[in-house]
Amino acid sequence: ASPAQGTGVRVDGSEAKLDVNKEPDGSYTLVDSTRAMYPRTGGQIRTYDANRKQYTDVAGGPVTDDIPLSTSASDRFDGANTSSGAVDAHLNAAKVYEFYKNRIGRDGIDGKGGTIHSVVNVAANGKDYANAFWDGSKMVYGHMDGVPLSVGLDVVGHEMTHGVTEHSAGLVYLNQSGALNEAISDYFGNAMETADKGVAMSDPKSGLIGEYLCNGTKPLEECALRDLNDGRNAQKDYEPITLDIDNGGVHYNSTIVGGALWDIRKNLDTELADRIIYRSAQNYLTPLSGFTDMRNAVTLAAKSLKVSKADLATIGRAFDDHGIEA
Ligand code: ASN
Ligand code: ZN
Repeated sequence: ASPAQGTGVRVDGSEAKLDVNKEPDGSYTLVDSTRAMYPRTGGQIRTYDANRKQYTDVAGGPVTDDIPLSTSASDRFDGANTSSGAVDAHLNAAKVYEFYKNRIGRDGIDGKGGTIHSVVNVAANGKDYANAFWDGSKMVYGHMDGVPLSVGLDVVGHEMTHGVTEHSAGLVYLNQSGALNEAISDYFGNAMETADKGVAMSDPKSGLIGEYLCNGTKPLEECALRDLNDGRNAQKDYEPITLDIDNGGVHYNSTIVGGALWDIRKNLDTELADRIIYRSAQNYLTPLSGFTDMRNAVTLAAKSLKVSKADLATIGRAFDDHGIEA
């Protein structure tokens, strides 16, 4: 196969240049070989179509042979490649890759330019599977009310950041460490989306997660999955929850830390905030770190980047305001 440029039609109808492969039989596949920071690793961004296969059969381990790459007879990807969510997944994975490369200096999920795999169009017992996840090796996406989860850059960034976290802090996906893992995924997913869309941090909607999945029947604040601006259902104090519910409430308690991190991004230079939060997770967290550890980690990362006294005070206030004391 040889690298080629094609055109993709997103779910919202917009078109974009797509990095694809031309296969020996003349067809085109969603394989982007253009981005690896260290080309010798040959890392690619590959997008596959599960064609409504059961999500539990797709989860875990490498992509199996019965799940084909998203393929088009011509260099235009539309129709089934749009409705499956493949075009959006392929474009958004590249955007996440570029954010980590350009803003952070990280080469992909594993930091070594390894291939990034996304599987779209999974189902749950023949119905829409209204979620997305990182399974330890790849991203997997379903549909919510008919809309592919991969249309949300915040969702794609969230899932890929789970992979980054697995390759670095290794935060255990339970209780406080799990909620912290969630908060870091929410932070980076949403940071990428606001940067990409040019949304001002002062916009009250800047904290919404998953708002691009909304179909207009409800106000965005009600339809979004979460709000890092302490909006609807914001969690105030950490509540221990039994492990059989949401891994100990990892999505329930995550907005406590996510809210603090988003405050930091609102009140510091956004690029500096992104570098501080990334560094805190890379250098100062361990698998069982909790909320107080995160406060300490962010403070240490900020000091190591020689931020101003005023910025340090802002960071302290963000955690104070979310009940995470020094
Ligand atoms: N979308 C969810 C997440 O990535 C799926 C899960 O519960 N792991 O947090
Ligand atoms: Zn998550």
